[in-house]
Amino acid sequence: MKSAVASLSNEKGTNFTLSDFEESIIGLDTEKATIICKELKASFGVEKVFDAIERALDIVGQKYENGEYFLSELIMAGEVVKEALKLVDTTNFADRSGKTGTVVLATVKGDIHDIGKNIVAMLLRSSSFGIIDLGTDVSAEDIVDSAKERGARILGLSALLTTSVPEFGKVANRLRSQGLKEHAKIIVGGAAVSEKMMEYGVDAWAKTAVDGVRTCRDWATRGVANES
Ligand code: B1M
Repeated sequence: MKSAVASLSNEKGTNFTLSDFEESIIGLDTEKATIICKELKASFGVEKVFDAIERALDIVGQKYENGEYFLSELIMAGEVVKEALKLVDTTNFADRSGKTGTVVLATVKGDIHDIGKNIVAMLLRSSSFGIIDLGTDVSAEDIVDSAKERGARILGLSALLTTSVPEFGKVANRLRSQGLKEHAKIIVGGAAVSEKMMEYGVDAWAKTAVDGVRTCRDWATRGVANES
């Protein structure tokens, strides 16, 4: 038997909007979100789909803050988006021009949010960067040791909790103490990030995943992302 959403999709063809997608995430409806996402990725670019995910999760976050949603809803919203993201194909985003390099990616210690980091990984991969994704809650020591071992010249760090942001400084300090600061660049992103992050000794901050990828490409083109 066809579900209500599936028949709605058949009736409407590709008439779903980004707002429908956002509402399905806010409404914690995995089935609806995946069906709509499948249609939207063809009609809108991936950037628009990612923006919609960010807007919807912002609203989920607000609902959590004002007590309308609880932790269980926050967890559910994350799961809805993870399912939808499985359907996003970033091939069309790909820019394979110029040089690339290897990026060590991690969500910093104390923080387990990974949706934004995973989007950055998807976009970097489609731009032919090699990705070493260390996951979430990763210490400064593990991040720098991994970059050193693998010869990565870009360290991409994500943080959504304001309490995790000082970890950026720990990574920069460890990189410096290992004598690697001159050879590697640190870029940070995530909801807790602003221009103020530059005070932690990082090289760049990005408001969106697309901005972050642009910076990495720029570094690669200038030769700073490749092993010497
Ligand atoms: Co949590 N959470 N959460 N959460 N959560 C936030 C971050 C919060 C703002 C919600 C709120 O209160 N409004 C709040 C933080 C408050 C603060 O620190 N100021 C919060 C809280 C409090 C918590 C807990 C403490 C709740 C609790 O346990 N009581 C807990 C902490 C756990 C921990 O980390 N130790 C917690 C847990 C969780 C879940 C596990 C349930 C779930 C995460 C699931 C997952 O990631 N797998 C969750 C969720 C879903 C959220 C919100 C609602 C959505 C986050 C998200 O994925 N956004 C979030 C509210 C919000 O952010 N507005 C919230 C979408 C994602 C695409 O955006 O990651 O910002 P973002 O990525 C963007 C850009 O920032 C950029 O690219 C992406 C696309 O453009 N970007 C980069 C990200 N990383 C980048 C790196 C780059 C470049 C760009 O270069 C390397």
